[in-house]
Amino acid sequence: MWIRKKHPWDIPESEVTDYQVYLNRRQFINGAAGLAAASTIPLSFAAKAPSGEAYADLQPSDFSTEEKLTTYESITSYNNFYEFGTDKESPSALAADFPDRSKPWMITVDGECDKPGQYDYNELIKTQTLEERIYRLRCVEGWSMVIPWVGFPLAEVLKQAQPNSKAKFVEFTTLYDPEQMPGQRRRVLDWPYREGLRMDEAMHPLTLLAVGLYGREMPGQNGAPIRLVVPWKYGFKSIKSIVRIRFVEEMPLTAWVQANAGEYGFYSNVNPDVNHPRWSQRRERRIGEFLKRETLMFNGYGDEVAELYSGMDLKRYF
Ligand SMILES: Nc1nc2c(c(=O)[nH]1)N[C@H]1C(S)=C(S)[C@@H](COP(=O)(O)O)O[C@H]1N2
Ligand SMILES: [Mo]
Repeated sequence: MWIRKKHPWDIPESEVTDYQVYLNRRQFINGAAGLAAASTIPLSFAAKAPSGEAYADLQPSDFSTEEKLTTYESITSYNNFYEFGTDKESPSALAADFPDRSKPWMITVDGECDKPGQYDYNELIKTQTLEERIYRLRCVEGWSMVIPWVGFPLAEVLKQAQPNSKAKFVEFTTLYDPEQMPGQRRRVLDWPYREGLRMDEAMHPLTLLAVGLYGREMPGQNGAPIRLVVPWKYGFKSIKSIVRIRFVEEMPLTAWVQANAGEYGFYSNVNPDVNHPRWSQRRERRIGEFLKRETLMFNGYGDEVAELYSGMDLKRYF
């Protein structure tokens, strides 16, 4: 039986797993509880081989960071993907075979544009030059990773659609299919998950449509087959498993703004000076590291994106 919470968005706070708690739980599951208890001993996971098909000829990118990569194991087992459950472990347990790659995955591009269209994912990626982009990812919960994505600029797809002068924002929608996505059987968010960007943010060269990581196709838990990555914004803007990209005139109502506009803003740029109402955003835990580090304005991408917000009060437009 489900115990009704006061608000659906109460779940994140209560079910957010601190990384240390998560590690200890995993070590316990792996039968190494004794070792984990002495928490200064480096925790090592059983090596997990990357799965999925490898991409050939990935172009390196000047936008890549040279920081130490987060392990494949952590990137693919410590996830937020509420369509597969609200805890960190459920997505890797439940989305490993998502989606069924023998079936077509269609992406609709429509709204305020001259060339709307329906794209088959497999056809779409054949027309793109795939790059490796190593980006920092900062979750609003206070942890971060360094992830080697495979993808191409979102702008490539947007330009093809020829947006018209009314196109001021872009709205993104995740698949709605409770059969395949068991988390959608609970009304945690108003499904389907929706996100949005202002047109200039969407066209920015850092904004990526990612189709893989660590050189291979995207694992289900990370948003297969195709997801957004916006590295200067909190992780929840980087919507997974996209089926629709729509040009709109008005700022779209995103799933998180709809759930709690006081806590999750439309912009959600990483900003150490604007605290979440229930916690500080000054510092973050880089997954795999012990000590917390300072959170950087725009997640360290200020040189590239600060000008998008010149003249805006970022405390108001959080
Ligand atoms: N559709 C969908 N997209 C989503 C989420 C989600 O629950 N559903 N979680 C977001 C959050 S909060 C984060 S931090 C990132 C996590 O991406 P990762 O699991 O690949 O690290 O995905 C984002 N995209
Ligand atoms: Mo997140």
